[in-house]
This record gives sequence, C-alpha cells and structure tokens, in this order.
Amino acid sequence: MIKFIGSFDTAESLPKAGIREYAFVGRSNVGKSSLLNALVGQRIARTSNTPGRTQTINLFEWSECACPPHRGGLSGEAGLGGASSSKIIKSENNNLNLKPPPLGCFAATPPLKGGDATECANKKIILADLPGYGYARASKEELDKWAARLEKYLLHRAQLERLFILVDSRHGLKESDRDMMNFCDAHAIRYQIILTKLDKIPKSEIKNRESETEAEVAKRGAACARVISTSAEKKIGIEELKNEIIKPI
Ligand SMILES: Nc1nc2c(ncn2[C@@H]2O[C@H](COP(=O)(O)OP(=O)(O)OP(=O)(O)O)[C@@H](O)[C@H]2O)c(=O)[nH]1
Ligand SMILES: [Mg+2]
Repeated sequence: MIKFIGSFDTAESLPKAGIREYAFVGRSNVGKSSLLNALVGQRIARTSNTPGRTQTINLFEWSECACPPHRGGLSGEAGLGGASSSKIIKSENNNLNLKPPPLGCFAATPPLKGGDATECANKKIILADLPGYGYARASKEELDKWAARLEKYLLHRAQLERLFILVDSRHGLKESDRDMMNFCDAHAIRYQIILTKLDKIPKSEIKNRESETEAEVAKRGAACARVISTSAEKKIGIEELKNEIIKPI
C-alpha cells in the first residue's frame, strides 16, 4: 500500500520519523518517478516527457502490511488495510511520530492477527522522489536552488537508508552523476547505482554498460557494489530493486 505524504519545498520542512527512507535521485528525465511507480505497482508519482517535472521533494509511505484494517491506527489515520490507504492523502502533520522499526522488519511477511497498529508501523518505509539534476534549460538561479535543497536533504536526512542514483542506460555515467557520487563518497552517504530504460538499448549492449558502470562503482567508498538494471516500462529489475529495500539489513 502506498500513500502520498506530501511535497516539500525545503529539506527543513520534511516530516521526521524513525522510518527507513529510500530516495531516488538522478539526472532530469532519467526515470525516477516512473521507477518509483513501477516499484510500488501504482502510478502515484507524477511522470512527464518534459525534463524538470519533479521540482520538490515528494514523500510516499509504502507498506507491505497484509493485516486486516484495524481501528484507530496511527496519528488518526485509518488502518493500513483500510479504504483510505490507497488514496492520495496530503498530510499536514509534519511529525509522523512513529516508532523506529526493528532492522529488516519490512521483510516480515506473515500477516498479523487482529491488525496491530504498532506492528504495522514497523512495516513502513518512506520513498522519496527527488528533483532531477543536470536540467540544461533551467535558469542558473533555479539550478542553484535545487542543488542547495538536494544537498541539505542528503546531509541532514538522518533516516535516509540508501540513495538510489539513477543513470540512463543509453548514456551511462555522466559528469553530473560523478559529482553526485563524489558528494556521497565525501559525506559517507550510502548509495546504489540503478540503470534505467533498459528497454531502450540493444540487448547486446547491456552487459557492457553494466560492467563499465560496476567497474567505476567498485572504486568508490560509499557505493553498493551491485548495479541494478531496470526498465519501468517493461518491468525489468523491479523485483531486484524491491529486494534491496526489503531484505534484512
Ligand atoms: N522506454 C522507457 N521510457 C521510460 C522509462 N522510464 C521512464 N520513461 C519515460 O521517461 C520520461 C521521464 O520519466 P520520469 O519518470 O518522469 O523521469 P524523472 O526522472 O522523474 O524526471 P524529472 O522529474 O523531470 O527529473 C517519461 O516520458 C517516461 O515515460 C523506461 O523504463 N522505459
Ligand atoms: Mg520525476
């Protein structure tokens, strides 16, 4: 179940909760919002042909909870299994006030008996759809503003578990991606490279693209060694990406 928490202009205004967060970043138009949608199996993040579509930090709460609806719920919400859970809900609550999850709890699969709200909270994670970088047609002022927002988010988002840096498989790593990787390495921000739009390159080129990307990632301190190749369009690599999130840490 996926729920829209809200769009935030500044890193400071983000709701804080002890819930693991996974963020999608990458060049403008690389397919961040589309991949998030493919991952959760619902078109909840706005996608577009026009680069620079996502300009704010958009947060989504994702739950694998399979328990029946329970009364009361958290922060006045309906139960996770309730009717409202699949609708877009704009939260005005800047503090979700949830207990931190035990490690790997998102992977706990047995359905709960009776719908225990605390147990449900433990199965949530947050997905963050971040604005893209490297959008050539934006003004310098806008680019600086986006970069500053992203930088603040990355430096201060304590609950950020991993940053997925998305790279278009047709082009491979670009200088702006390397700048992002350098920043993460310098600040020990754990990240993983995800190749996107795999359906757009010939099958014969896939292996090369993967190995050259892996070779570059292998030299870096904060990167996960594994590169995941995906296509939101053809649903390639989606389960693999999901496993990165739900596997016990
Ligand atoms: N063929 C193909 N097209 C894709 C894929 N993923 C995304 N696209 C297309 O690429 C375009 C951009 O996708 P978005 O998901 O909006 O990209 P984004 O990175 O969120 O873009 P910004 O928010 O503008 O930075 C859209 O037209 C998508 O339909 C994919 O796996 N295959
Ligand atoms: Mg987007």
